[in-house]
Amino acid sequence: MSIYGKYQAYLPLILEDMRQEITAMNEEYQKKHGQKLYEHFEGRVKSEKSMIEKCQRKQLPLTPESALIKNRDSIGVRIVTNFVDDIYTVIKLLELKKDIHIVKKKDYIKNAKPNGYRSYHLIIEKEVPFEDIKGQKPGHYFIEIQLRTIAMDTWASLEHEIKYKHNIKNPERISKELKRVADELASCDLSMQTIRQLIKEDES
Ligand code: 0O2
Repeated sequence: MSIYGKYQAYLPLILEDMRQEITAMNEEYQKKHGQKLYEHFEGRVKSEKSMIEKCQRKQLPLTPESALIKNRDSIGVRIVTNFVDDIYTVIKLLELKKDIHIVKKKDYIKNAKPNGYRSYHLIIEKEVPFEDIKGQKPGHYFIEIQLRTIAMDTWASLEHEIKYKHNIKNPERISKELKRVADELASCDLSMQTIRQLIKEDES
């Protein structure tokens, strides 16, 4: 039996529903404002193997309750934007959605992690037409949403890859360089934002 129990079959359907909702939001925004809200969207259902490892790491029993309630990233979505201010626009639009309740916000953009990681994390609870673990239908499922610019995403992918390389000879030097690059990219994001503003002013 899967760690997600009988709820496993719903997870890809909920992810697909979320993808459609976010895509529709982007299309509507584009129609109204003539520019897209985000560059691309990624989504995944956390593999059973990763969820089991996570539960073991947190010393949680290997049950659907641990996988779906105690951990809230069984479904994960990433929205990658061109500009920093688009991230905050997406959040505002998500807050208006009736089927979504934001339960946690973590702004690693205004408060970058010491290693240089930047991203905005949301945990949302979404109403879906399936039974949930509490026996409710429509049910409620947690989804983790990560919002980042292309620059932040590039950095996070590289850093994630390096984390799993165990044969690095000088990890302190690599960490220091990564942190320096993260700060440089943040400064580029700021410059891009300024350029966008200048173009807007020029057009008005
Ligand atoms: P995966 O494989 O990416 O899904 P949690 O650990 O989720 O119970 P926590 O610690 O509050 O709770 O999570 P946080 O800080 O919101 O971060 C969760 C996810 O953000 C991670 O998921 C990563 O995807 C990403 N993340 C956080 N910090 C870093 C970082 O320093 N570098 C990179 N590259 N990614 C980061 P998981 O669970 O690690 O796994």
